[in-house]
Amino acid sequence: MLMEWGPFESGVWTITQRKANEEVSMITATTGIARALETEGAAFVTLFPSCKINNAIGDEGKIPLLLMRDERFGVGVADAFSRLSDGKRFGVCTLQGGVNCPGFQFGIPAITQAFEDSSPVLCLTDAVNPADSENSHYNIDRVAVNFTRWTSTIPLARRVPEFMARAYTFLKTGRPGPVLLQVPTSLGEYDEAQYPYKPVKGWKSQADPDDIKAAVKALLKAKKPVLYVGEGVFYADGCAELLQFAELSQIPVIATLKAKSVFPDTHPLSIGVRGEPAEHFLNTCDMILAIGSSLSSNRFSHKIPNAAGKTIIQCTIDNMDLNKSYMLDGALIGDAKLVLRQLIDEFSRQTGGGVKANPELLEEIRGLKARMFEKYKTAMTSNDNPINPFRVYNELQQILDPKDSFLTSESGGPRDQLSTVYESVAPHSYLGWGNISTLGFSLAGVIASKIIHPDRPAITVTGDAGLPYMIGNFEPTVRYKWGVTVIHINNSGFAGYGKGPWGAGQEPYTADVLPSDQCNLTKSMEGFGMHAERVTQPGEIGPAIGRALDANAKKQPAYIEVICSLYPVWGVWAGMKPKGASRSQTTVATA
Ligand SMILES: Cc1ncc(C[n+]2csc(CCOP(=O)(O)OP(=O)(O)O)c2C)c(N)n1
Ligand SMILES: [Mg+2]
Repeated sequence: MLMEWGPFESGVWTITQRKANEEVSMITATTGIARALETEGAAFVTLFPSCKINNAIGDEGKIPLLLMRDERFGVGVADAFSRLSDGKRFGVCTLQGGVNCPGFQFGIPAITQAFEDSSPVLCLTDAVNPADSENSHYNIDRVAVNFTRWTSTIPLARRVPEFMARAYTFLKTGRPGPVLLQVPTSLGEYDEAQYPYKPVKGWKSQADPDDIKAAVKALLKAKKPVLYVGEGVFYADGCAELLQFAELSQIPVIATLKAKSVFPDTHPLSIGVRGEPAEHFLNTCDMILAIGSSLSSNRFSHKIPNAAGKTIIQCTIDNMDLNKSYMLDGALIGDAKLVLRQLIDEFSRQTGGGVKANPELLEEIRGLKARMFEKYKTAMTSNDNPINPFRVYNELQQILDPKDSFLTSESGGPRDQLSTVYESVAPHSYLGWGNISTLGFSLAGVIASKIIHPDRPAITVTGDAGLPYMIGNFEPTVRYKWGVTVIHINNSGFAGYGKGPWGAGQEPYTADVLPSDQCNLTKSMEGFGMHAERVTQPGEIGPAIGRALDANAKKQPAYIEVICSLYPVWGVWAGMKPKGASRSQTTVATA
């Protein structure tokens, strides 16, 4: 008989006995982790050295290891991959951990971003060996517990399968969010046959049928209801159900910034993300059904005007969201796809089925959208020099196949302007983000899209502030032949940071950078091996983007620097006073 430590039960370690001749298949703890990742279908693992787990993944040879140039981007690419994967696949990254953990420390901004944005990422890091714990005043647990859905240290080799299963359970069930698993380097081996890994299914729930009945009743009673849709619909893979429910009920749809592309912007029932149509409907509606949205207020979302006078029902996966910002009249707790199916069935039941056309509503939406686009027309067709950034967005809209392209942007003007006027028509053809908007993340976005759809054009638009955060990671785009395009709106300053948004004191002290006539960034990007062009004439934008996409098709990343004017104009958020939002968000130059 062999004696070995069994489970820790009721405060004592049990001892299990095993026959000596029983077949043992001993593997290292890190091999067990690598095999669990394989079982779960991890598409890749991003990393920056070092972490012992990488060696096991490399030795197993089944999952590509992608070396990014810093941990923030390692986490970022994994995060963006999860955002684009509909709750079906999850980004994985490793970070240097333990006592001296610069890797973990540098990854923190990206993990906190994933936490605030509720993105399910698996982060793996070396841990301090149990015998060495409390040797340092710094303890990863104490820090990470505040910005992870779950963090823990694997205490014994044979508990690897259990901890990995728990990690994947957190990724696949309930509110998405980052998980950090710490792995001591001294765990040794365990018997894989005795402690096998079983893939985690992930479990979903649907709403109480009585709550569904009440919600549909309220929708049918409402004179002017609105669907307010968040990225929970993406994670539930519920875009088709959303379309079906909106068309069945003929209720207009507003998407949150993170949910842009969840519903076609060109659909007659779409009132977009921001700008006057969305503002008008949020002001005048008498009922809001939020689906897959936490309804959190931030600077990049609407506030619900006169909320007390409206019926508000919220479908969310997490009861943490309920009665948080607004007093609710009802809640549908469950997975957005399942709840949408319930709503479709119940709506048909209560109405007897069929679609009741509402031509006045469609005309109202059409008129509001037309007026908004009229407002931006001058900017979008401008021949000004320096170039108006809206002209660049117009060219993008013309060139890209909206069904087979991917666009995202940096925070700053590009986020605010594109989320106002760019019309996305297919799920994940656009990655909106920016509630937490750490500059530079959009490069991770285009890389993740390229990994998922190698042949699909993947473009990000950045301002002057986002670019420097990405530059170090242009090298992997060249090395891995990720043909992505970065369009740089170079207006030699931070357009929204002048006088106004946060008081009068910012300009000229904190919003000016080295101007484009002194600093030629195109030359730097050429040095990286990217296809690089500087554009100074409006008529050159389209051809330059075309050449960039040609280079991308040959697996070369591209950088297009467009010399632009400062033009801090974009769509409003309902309920936001201009101060605290942006300096001139409602002012448009019409000359
Ligand atoms: C890491 C980080 N630091 C600071 C910010 C705040 N921030 C958002 S946009 C921006 C400046 C935007 O200027 P630019 O990129 O030049 O865009 P423009 O508005 O000029 O087009 C800053 C400082 C941020 N989002 N992320
Ligand atoms: Mg700028």
